[in-house]
Amino acid sequence: MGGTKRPNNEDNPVTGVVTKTRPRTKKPALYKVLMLNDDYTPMEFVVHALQRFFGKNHEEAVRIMLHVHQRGVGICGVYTYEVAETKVNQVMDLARQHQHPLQCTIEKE
Ligand code: TYC
Repeated sequence: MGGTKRPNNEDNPVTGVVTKTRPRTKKPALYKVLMLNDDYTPMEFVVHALQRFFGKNHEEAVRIMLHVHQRGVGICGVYTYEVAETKVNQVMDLARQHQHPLQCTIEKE
């Protein structure tokens, strides 16, 4: 429809900027929040912390607490770095307020 088509050749080169795009939706790195066993923190306190800060129901919290109690370490959840760091601080702040030695750490997935 009225288009004057010209050939693409040396006299009429196709020009433009080559923009090769690739989707840049890199997934964020993930980190495990680990809870460590100790001899002094009450089991009920650990269960409470798991429910409060990691969204576990009572049954799941008991399961994780017992795993840590028996094996020495266990996974509370997996998060992006900032979220993981916040959870560790929340647990350790509450533990400190109650003078419990409960420890949490972060480990890259
Ligand atoms: N070992 C503690 C006790 O016997 C209970 C406990 C479980 C402590 C898990 C810390 O991360 C922990 N009272």
